[in-house]
Amino acid sequence: MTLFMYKCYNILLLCFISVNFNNIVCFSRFSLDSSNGKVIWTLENKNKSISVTGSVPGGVYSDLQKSGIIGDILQGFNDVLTRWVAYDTWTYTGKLNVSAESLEYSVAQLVLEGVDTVAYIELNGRPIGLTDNMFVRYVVNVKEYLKIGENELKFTFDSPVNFAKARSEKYFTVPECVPDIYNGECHANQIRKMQASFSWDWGPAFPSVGIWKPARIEFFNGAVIRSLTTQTEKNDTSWLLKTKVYLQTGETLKSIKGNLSVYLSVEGHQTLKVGKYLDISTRDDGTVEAEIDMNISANVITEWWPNGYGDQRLYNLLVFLRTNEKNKEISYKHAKIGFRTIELVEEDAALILGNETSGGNGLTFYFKINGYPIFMKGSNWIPSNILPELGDNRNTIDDLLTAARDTHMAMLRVWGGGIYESDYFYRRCDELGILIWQDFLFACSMYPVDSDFLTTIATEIEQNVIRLQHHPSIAIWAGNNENEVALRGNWYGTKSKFEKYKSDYIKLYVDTIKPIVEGIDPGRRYVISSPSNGRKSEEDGYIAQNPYDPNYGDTHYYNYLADSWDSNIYPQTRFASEYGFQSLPSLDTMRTASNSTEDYHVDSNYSKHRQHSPAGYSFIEAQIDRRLNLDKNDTQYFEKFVFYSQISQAMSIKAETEFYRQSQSNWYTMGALYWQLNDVWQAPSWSGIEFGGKWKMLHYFAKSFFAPVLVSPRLTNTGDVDIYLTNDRFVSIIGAKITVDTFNWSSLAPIQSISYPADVEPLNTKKQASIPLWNADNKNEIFLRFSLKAEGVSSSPYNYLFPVPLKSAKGLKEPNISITVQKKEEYKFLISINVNTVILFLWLEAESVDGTFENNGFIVTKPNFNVDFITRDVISAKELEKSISYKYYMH
Ligand code: BMA
Repeated sequence: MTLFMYKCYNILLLCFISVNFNNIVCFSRFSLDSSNGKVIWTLENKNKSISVTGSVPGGVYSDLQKSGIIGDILQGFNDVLTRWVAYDTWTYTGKLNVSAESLEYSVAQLVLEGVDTVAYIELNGRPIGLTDNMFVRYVVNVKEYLKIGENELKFTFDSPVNFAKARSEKYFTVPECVPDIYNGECHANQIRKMQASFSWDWGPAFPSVGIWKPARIEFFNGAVIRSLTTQTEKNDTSWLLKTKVYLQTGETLKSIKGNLSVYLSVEGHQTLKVGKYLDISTRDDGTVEAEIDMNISANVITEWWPNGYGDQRLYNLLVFLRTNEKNKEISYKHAKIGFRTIELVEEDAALILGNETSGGNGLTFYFKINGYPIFMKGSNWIPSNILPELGDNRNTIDDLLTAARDTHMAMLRVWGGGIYESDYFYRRCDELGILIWQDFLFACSMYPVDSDFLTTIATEIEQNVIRLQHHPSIAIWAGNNENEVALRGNWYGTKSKFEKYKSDYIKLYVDTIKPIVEGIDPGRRYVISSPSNGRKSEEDGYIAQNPYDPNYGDTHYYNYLADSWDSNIYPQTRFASEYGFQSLPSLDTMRTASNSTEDYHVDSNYSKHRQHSPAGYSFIEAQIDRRLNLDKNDTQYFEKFVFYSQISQAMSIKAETEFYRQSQSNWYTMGALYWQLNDVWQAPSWSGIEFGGKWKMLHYFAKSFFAPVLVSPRLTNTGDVDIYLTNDRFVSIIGAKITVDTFNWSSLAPIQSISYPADVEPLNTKKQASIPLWNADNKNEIFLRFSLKAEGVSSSPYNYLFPVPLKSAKGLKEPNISITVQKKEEYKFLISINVNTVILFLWLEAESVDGTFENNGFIVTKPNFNVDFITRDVISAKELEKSISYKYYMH
């Protein structure tokens, strides 16, 4: 940090703790958060039979849980048993003391970063506002309502369920309700609230209410900087940084006068500064924007790169506004910004390489970062907690995002049924190099377009684009999740009124949202829906004939009926933004929701209750049965069902992902984001990480199938094996060697090894060889292992091909396994595994030890190998060794 930045930070620090510093007066913030201890909040229901301590930020379910009125909401059937909470009317009342000094400021604004959702607000018994959108920041001028001494601030929340229902009677739209199997609530599409809080196919309904984000009163005389946006444009030898600040003053002041300064720390411990004098009139509501440009030599900037492609260099940007009003007040804003270019390339695919057929038909759909086409590996993010007020838990966010980083992901899609995540979330994405595909929060529904709804949506979009726009991690905006395809596919019976629903659709995503996004953030692409045909959908009037067209845009693909381990079932796509299969969470995780052994059967009421996907278990069963041998009468049936469901999910996503990476050649397919990264409760779902943080086999497998350099085989329909080499690096692989080892199921010594020369260009995939299966008559006795030797490539995972379904593999033997543990560092252990035969999906567990394996779910083809274990507990090697157990597939 430069000396100047250091000084700035000191000023900012002083701003927090006092209001005077050498003639500089900071505006004063009075936090209304419970943690501040200055405001006592209570929560009461309508008839006041319940009165407990309230929290801000907080919410009714977490407060009732804390005070013991309800139990752990994620236990057993508590989602439905606590549903009464969502039907009551709740009041949060805060008592706060305001000093005479505070009231000397000419402006006092109540700033509510997030209110969930429909609240009537009173201050000292007088109405001051109404809220109806949890994604909007509300600012209310309250000076005239405040008094010296004790003040009472009261939020009365409507039941979100009743509110949504009442609106549906006025503004009918579809679907009215989620399927019964979700145990959910109806009309989520009528209320601007996290859509999944009324239930989803992977989650319970908790239609929460509360002040879910920080709240405060700001006192000032001049103006405050509410937000800032930045545009970074690269020229030959320099970057142009355009900073726009969004200012706000009180309603009565009408103008802002003062100095605006922008500081940027760059390489070489330098700080660049630009400033200007402002004298500007505000709108009626006291808001106005000011822009200031800075030219920066490219020499002092290092570009920001996504994970796996370079460093994530971030620079401190500080903006100060020093107004002329009394005492020269200071307001400031800090952001960390990155410099990179991003482009979504949608151009005639046939023109690639100047060859008519090379890139296929249609339009390409790929991201160019800093001028390079990059295949987006990643997943889909759902809210990290079903209660929005708990969604900003930093440990959970860190764990999930580092898990994405550690499995070579470069992009996550923040899905449209959740929330705009917290500032912390996006900051961590910036730091970890995780690009974000950001949906706007509309999912699987037709939405009403009455003027109240459109007005609040316009504010929501404007505020959130402004809030998130400066993050280098934001890659693209998308209008909604699956609403184009739902309308075209008549998912909700819209066919007879297609034209009406289409015109409503256009009103919302095209006429309302598009100009706002493009106005604030001209540097990024806004696609109307995910999936869509991108530019082609727009040319086709926004509802394409086939939004899943393999030659355009992105696709979502789910097929539970075919053999999901077989790559040949997957259709081509330019960008797979969703695809997935369900599995069950581990018994360890399930036990945190129920400890009744009776629940642990697929057909128990409990299991049925937690499975929201219609016929979900039978699809999992069918997938297992196609490939593995699981006897219905096995005494360990449920345990094996859980384990095999994770094997099957991991193998299916591996097959599908490798298919997409194999199709990267000539930038045909350029993205694979599987559904879904995380979970909100202990239930069957598409996630790779269980609620609570435990990795499923899928997430471990992602480490390999997303590896930067990957050899991957494909067993074609003709019985040949095509061998592909994918290279996500900036340098070519030349003169490499791919070795194909043929194994019998019963021996660790290959019975045949053949090598093939290999090479591939940077950032590309190339088919290297096509080989007939060795000894085709005995296909059930063998399997193939693929490995790569290439100069400059330090690691590339083994890959495998199983010629027949594993249930028909002949010769698989019960293994002898011995495991020893050595301490490497205080929290790091080396686990050595010795075996005597081939083992399929060897799965290690460290019972009741909080830690993670470096890898898991091994296909073992070597007599000994090591794996690291990182623990959070202080533990000896002996203790860890004792706690380790394992399982594997055997028939
Ligand atoms: C897609 C997603 C989610 C859903 C998932 C699994 O439709 O957008 O809505 O959870 O599939 O069904």
